[in-house]
Amino acid sequence: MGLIRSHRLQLTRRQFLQISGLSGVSFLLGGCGTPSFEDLVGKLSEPLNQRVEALIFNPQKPVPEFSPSQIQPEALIVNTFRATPIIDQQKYRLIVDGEVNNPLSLSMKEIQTLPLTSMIIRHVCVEGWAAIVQWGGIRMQEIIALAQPKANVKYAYFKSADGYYESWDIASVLHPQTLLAYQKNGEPLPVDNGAPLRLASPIKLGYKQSKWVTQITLTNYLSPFKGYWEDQGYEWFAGL
Ligand SMILES: Nc1nc2c(c(=O)[nH]1)N[C@H]1C(S)=C(S)[C@@H](COP(=O)(O)O)O[C@H]1N2
Ligand SMILES: [Mo]
Repeated sequence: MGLIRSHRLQLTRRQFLQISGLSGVSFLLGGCGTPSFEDLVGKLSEPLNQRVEALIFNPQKPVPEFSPSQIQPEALIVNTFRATPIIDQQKYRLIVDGEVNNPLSLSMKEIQTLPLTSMIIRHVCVEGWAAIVQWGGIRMQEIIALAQPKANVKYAYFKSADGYYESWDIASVLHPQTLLAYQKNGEPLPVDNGAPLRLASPIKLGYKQSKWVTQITLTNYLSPFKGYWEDQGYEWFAGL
């Protein structure tokens, strides 16, 4: 099933062309110049591999969400292993690479043309606090689908601007409520909470939710460096 034909991702051909047109260099397909629009659209209608495709087109069951009146605006405690990094939002690019056919390099402007998803979920930190938060952003599965994952993808690595790093199983990444968020409680995401982009998902503990994400690398193996806290003994899957 092709992405464009199915329309299940709510990503129109026009939106895709907008994005690809704006970031031509990142779409180099064979290293011989900017590909034509026909090449790019052709790529998008190639079938995805079975497992990734199944996860995208047969979405996993959503976790029940909270109502707006249950949001706890003061409860989310900033947790940062290091200082908040300084990121120039104009120069910022989200890189998506690894086992993909269409590596991506997207500006915030490009990311914000993709469909906005909002959810109210509980953030749970192992340090003994939790907060009900509304997050707005783009579904990870939309970004991953745009990058055209290869047949062998099993994990995603997330690199952050402060040196934090994380790895997730691909099923959790492709869960319909796993977002790359740029809004918190209806406002632009504050820098201390991970602007311009952070992970937000109701199915993982707080330390899996990388802030200041700059690079997503899809792989078929789990590196011995699994994550900042995991490498100090915390559990890797960390499901909720
Ligand atoms: N880049 C980065 N992401 C991170 C962390 C961090 O130190 N650096 N801390 C994690 C932990 S342990 C938690 S609980 C949440 C806290 O998110 P918040 O600071 O927005 O409340 O961020 C997670 N993501
Ligand atoms: Mo945490």
